Amino acid sequence: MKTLDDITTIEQMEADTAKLKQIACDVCAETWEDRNKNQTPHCKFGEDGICCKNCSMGPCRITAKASRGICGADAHAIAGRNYLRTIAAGTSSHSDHAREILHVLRNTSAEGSYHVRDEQKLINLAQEWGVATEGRDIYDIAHDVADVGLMEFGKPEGFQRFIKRAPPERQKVWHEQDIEPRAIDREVVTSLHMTHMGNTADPEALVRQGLRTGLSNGWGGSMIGTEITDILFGTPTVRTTEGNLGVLEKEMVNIVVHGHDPAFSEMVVTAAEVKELVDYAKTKGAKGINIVGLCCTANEVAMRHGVRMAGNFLQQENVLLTGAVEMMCVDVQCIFPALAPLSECFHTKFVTSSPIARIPGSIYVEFKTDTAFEQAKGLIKLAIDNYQNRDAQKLFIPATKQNAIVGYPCEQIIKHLDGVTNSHVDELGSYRPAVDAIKAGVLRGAVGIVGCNNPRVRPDYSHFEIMKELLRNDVLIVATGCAAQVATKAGLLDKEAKYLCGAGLRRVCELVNIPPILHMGACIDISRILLLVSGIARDWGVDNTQLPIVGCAPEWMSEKAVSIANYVVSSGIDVYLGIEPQVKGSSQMMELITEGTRKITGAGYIINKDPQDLVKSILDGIEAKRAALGI
Ligand code: SF4
Ligand code: MSK
Repeated sequence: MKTLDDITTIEQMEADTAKLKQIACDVCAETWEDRNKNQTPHCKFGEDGICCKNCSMGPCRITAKASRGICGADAHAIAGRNYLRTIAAGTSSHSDHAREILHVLRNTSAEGSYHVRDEQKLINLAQEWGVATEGRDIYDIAHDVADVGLMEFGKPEGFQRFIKRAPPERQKVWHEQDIEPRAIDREVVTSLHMTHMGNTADPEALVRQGLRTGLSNGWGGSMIGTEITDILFGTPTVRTTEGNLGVLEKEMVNIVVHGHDPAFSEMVVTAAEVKELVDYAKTKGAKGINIVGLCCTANEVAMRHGVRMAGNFLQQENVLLTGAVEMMCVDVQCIFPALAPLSECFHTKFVTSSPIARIPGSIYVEFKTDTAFEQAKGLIKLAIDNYQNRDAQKLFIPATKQNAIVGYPCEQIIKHLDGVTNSHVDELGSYRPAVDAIKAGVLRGAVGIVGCNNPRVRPDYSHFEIMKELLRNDVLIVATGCAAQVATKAGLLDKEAKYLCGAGLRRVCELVNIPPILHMGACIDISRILLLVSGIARDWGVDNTQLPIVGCAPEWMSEKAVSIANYVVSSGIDVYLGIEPQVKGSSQMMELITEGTRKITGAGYIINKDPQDLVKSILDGIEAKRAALGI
């Protein structure tokens, strides 16, 4: 069995970064650490959310001598409007990703680049959405399902179809509070309209619309994205893989896939397995082709192919600094524009593929569904041809890597629980063994740890500290996004990590044969966590908000994270944040996001930058929920 010494500590990860930083100096390259220094101290008005440039009479900012902008908007209106715009942008990103995936589904065919891999999931969804399935060709069903899904973005009336998947108590809350999400585009556009000059100045109305817009992401765009991705590329299953920079190979052609939308990376991964390309790589002196992932694209391809994961968000420059990357292929979101000039310091080809993320200095190959596979093969060949341009003087691949077990969507969790107790009760399966373990106190509760890393705090440190402390206290963790990759890099996704757990959690891990942190996917897959929590609530016979289950984003940075936090709070689940949302300049907004939403949804934010204090409040929160349930 592993011991504590087998973990990769944050200090060890930082030591690798320091060596790579030296290479950056040697090649005169700038990194995020340099730019972060140049941006510090950050603009106080921006930090506090009290700068408005929503019209050209401004920009206006709130100061001791100016308590209102030119139009009369006060700090609460300005901070509230900025906050809602952030949620709208985050919702747009996840949802537009989902829309792209729906278009891929619409273009599937037996002969084309994209196929239906999970036919049963497609049929289930078709039946849920009222699409005829009997005696029909699977691709005809797929195209009709895609059309129904696309209508979720712009339908003139009605609410998101997936809200019916939530527990009835939750649906009632949304109805009574008038925050049921309508068409996704409508919620985003309404948010932008409400925050236009001369519209809503009431912070509570802005927060309510934020909850509703977030819901159109979580129970709309994100859930659609996850479902359709599973249909196209297969519902993930448990796989063993590895993570951290040591997954780059000195004697292979290294290709990194980075971003979020797997439509591109799936083709690259599949093309890299074509025998003639592998043979071609060998003719160029390489031992083969090594595809690795970064950020959420890494999560997507790891869960479906076992592709190894090079790292998370703030590691994207480190990957290039190894000098070992022949090509980095990116799709959308979380991609530093800085990768273009950095790749020029090495032989790396930096390839962008989406009209949504155009970056100067990149090679732009716009991916089209009908030619995707041929395009991917062309890129692989380009990367192979680039292998000979590698400069041995600039090569440094840290050896650090860890084993990881990934791929626990709800279906896999239920399957594992079924394996223990044979408690399968209906076609949805049952979480009752998990409910029983929580009721008995063997597990104290569960936490979804999600989100990015962020230079505002020591990168990865808060994740790591919080994860260790929760495991020690018998709290099961589910993780997505870059948080899941901290666990990967540290070695916490290994079943052997059970030695870090309290006796109860260790027993559960052994019985169910799972690691103590379950990897549930990319950030869009937080929709899986919504279904997991709702499934547990259903099997328990309570509402989400009563469960000793919470969300935590210790190092979040993106607009998507704010949208996510809003759909999690709207779903009745408390969210513990290690980075403050940018509304501090308004006492009313601070009150609304921490306490005010509790009157609307039963949940709110708990914010603390200190990871030790944050994890203590998580444990206290879980115990308070247990006490209220009488367990
Ligand atoms: Fe200033 Fe009002 Fe215009 Fe904002 S909307 S920039 S506060 S005048
Ligand atoms: S990639 S949104 S840094 S989790 Fe999803 Fe990571 Fe955050 Fe991007």
